[in-house]
Amino acid sequence: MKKRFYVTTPIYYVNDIPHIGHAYTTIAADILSRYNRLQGKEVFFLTGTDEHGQKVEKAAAEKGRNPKEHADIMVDNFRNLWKRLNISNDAFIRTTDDAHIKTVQGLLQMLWDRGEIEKREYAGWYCTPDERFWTEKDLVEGNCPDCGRPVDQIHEENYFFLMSKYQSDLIKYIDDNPNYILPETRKNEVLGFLRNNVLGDLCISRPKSRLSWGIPLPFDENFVTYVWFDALVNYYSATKYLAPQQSDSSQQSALSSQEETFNFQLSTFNSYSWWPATHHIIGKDILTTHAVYWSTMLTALNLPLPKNIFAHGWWTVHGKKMSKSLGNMVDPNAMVEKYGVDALRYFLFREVPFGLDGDFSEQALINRINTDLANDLGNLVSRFIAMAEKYFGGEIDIGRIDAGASSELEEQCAYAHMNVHRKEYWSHLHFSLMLENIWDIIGETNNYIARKEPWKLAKENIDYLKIVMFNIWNALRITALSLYPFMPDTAGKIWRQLGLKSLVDEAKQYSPEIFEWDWKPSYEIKVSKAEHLFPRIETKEAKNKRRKAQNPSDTPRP
Ligand code: ME8
Repeated sequence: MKKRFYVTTPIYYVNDIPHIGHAYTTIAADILSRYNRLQGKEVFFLTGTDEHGQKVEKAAAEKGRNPKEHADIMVDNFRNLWKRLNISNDAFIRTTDDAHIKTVQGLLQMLWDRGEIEKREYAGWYCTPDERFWTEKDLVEGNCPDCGRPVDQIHEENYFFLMSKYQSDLIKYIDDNPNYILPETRKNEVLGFLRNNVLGDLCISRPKSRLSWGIPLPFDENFVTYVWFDALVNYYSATKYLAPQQSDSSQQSALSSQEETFNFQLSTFNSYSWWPATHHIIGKDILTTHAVYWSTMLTALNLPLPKNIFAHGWWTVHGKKMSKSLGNMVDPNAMVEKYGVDALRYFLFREVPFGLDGDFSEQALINRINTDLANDLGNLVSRFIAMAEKYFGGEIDIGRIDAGASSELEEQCAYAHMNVHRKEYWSHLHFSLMLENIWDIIGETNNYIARKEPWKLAKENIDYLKIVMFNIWNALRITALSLYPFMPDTAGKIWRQLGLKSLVDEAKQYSPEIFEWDWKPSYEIKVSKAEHLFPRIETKEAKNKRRKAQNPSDTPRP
C-alpha cells in the first residue's frame, strides 16, 4: 500500500475576504502536497471554511443576510483564490456540511456519555470578537489579553469539557514527541504555558439565547457548540466523508468496529486510516487552540494525535498588523495580477524562513523577481535554449553521458540537490533553505557555462560541447523538478522547453529515479524556445532614474 500523507490548513472564517496571510498558509500546504505526490505518496490535502459562530453571524447581519446565505457567498472568495494560486487541495470542507455537523454531534455525545463534559454555573469575562472567556487575572488593564478589546462580564450555565485532567499527559506527550509542535520556539512556548499555569476546563457551549448560529448540542437543545470545538473537528470529520475511499478489506473491518463505537450515522465512513494528519499547518495566532484544545479533545476521544502541528509566523505591512481599519490588507489577487502567481509563491517562501515573522513589501517582491527569477533562473533557461538552437538546432544528445565529463557539474550540484530532498528539511518545513539550495544549483550551472565558454567550444571542440550542453540540460531538468512544489507553472514551462513531456506524468511514472542525475527519457530531445520566464520589472522610480540618466533634461513622469 502507498504511504499516506495528510496535510491541512486552518479552515478560514467566512466573515471576511482572504488576504496574503491566508494565502501563505495554504500555499505552504500546497508545497508539501505537491512534493509528497511527486514522491509517490497518496496525498490528502484539506482546506476549507469555518462558518459558524459569532463573527460570521455578526458579519452576515451587517450585510442583511442570514449566516448561511452569507457563507455561501463568501466561500467563493476562498475557492476562487485557491484556483488562482494553483492550490491543489483534494477537498474543501465547510463546517455547515451535514456530514461534518453529524460528526461534531457524534463526538460531543460520546464525550458526554463518557463523563468528559459537565454542566456548570459560570461567571467570567467574555471577549465577543474572539469568542473566548477569560478569568479576571487574564485581563490586561481590564481588556482582552489577546486583542486588547473590552470584555463583558457574563453569568450563565454552560457545558465544560474537562480539559484540565489532561494537562500532565499533554506535557509528557510533547516532551516525548519533539516534532509534535514545530518550530521548536513554539513548542517551548506551549510547554512553558502548560508548566507554569493550571490548565482550566474548556467551556464548549454557548446558550442559544445568546448565539444561535452554531451546531446544537445533541444532549441539550438550548445550547450550541463553541465554534472552536466545531472547527477543530473538521480535520477529523473530513477523513470520513471527503477523503479518498479505502477499498482494502482489512480497513473495512477496522472501520465497522469504529462505526459501532461511534453510534452515529457514518454513511460513507471507510477512511479511518487517513487519521491522524501528518501536518496541521497553522499561524502562530491559533497555536493554543490546536496544541492544547485539539490535543486534549483527541486524547479524551481516544483518537491518535496528529503527527505535527506547525505554527508559522506572521506577515505584517510596514511592521504593522494587517487590518481592515488600517486599510493595509495585502490582497493576494492583486499581487497575482501584477506579478504572477509563481513570483508570489516564490517570494513568500524565499524571503522569510517558514516559522518566523516577516514584513511584506512590494519592493522586496520586485527585488526577488529581478534578481533571483529574471536574472538567475530566467536568463539561464533562455541562454541555454538559445545556445542549443544556435549550435545544434535545438537537439540535445542525451545518449552522451560520459562519466568523467559529466561528473563535474553533477558533483557541484550534488550537495545542494541532496539538501533539496533532505528528509529533515521536509519534516521541519525548511522551505527557504530548500529554495536556497535550488538557487545553488542554478548558480553552479551559470558558473559552469562561464567556465566552459560554449561559444569557444563551438569553434574548437563540438563533441565536448555536446556533453557540456547535456550537463546543463540535466541540471535544468533537476532544477525544474525541484522547483515544482514551489512554482508548479514555471517548473512545467521549463520542463517543456527542455523538450520533455509532462513533468507530473513523468515524475509519477519514474519516481524516484527521475530525481537522479542519471535518469534519461526514452525519447529524443529537442528543446524549444518560449517567452522569457520572468521579464524584469522596472519600477516607476527606476524608469525615471534611467530616463534621467539618459537624458538629464527630461522631467520625471508621474
Ligand atoms: O482563526 N500572517 O480563521 P482565520 C500569516 N477559523 N498568516 C496569517 C495572517 C498573517 N498576518 N493572518 C491570517 C481562524 N493568517 C479559525 C481557524 S482552524 C480549526 C480554525 C492565516 O480566518 C494563519 O494561518 O482567522 C492563521 O492561523 C489563519 O490565517 C487564521 O485564519
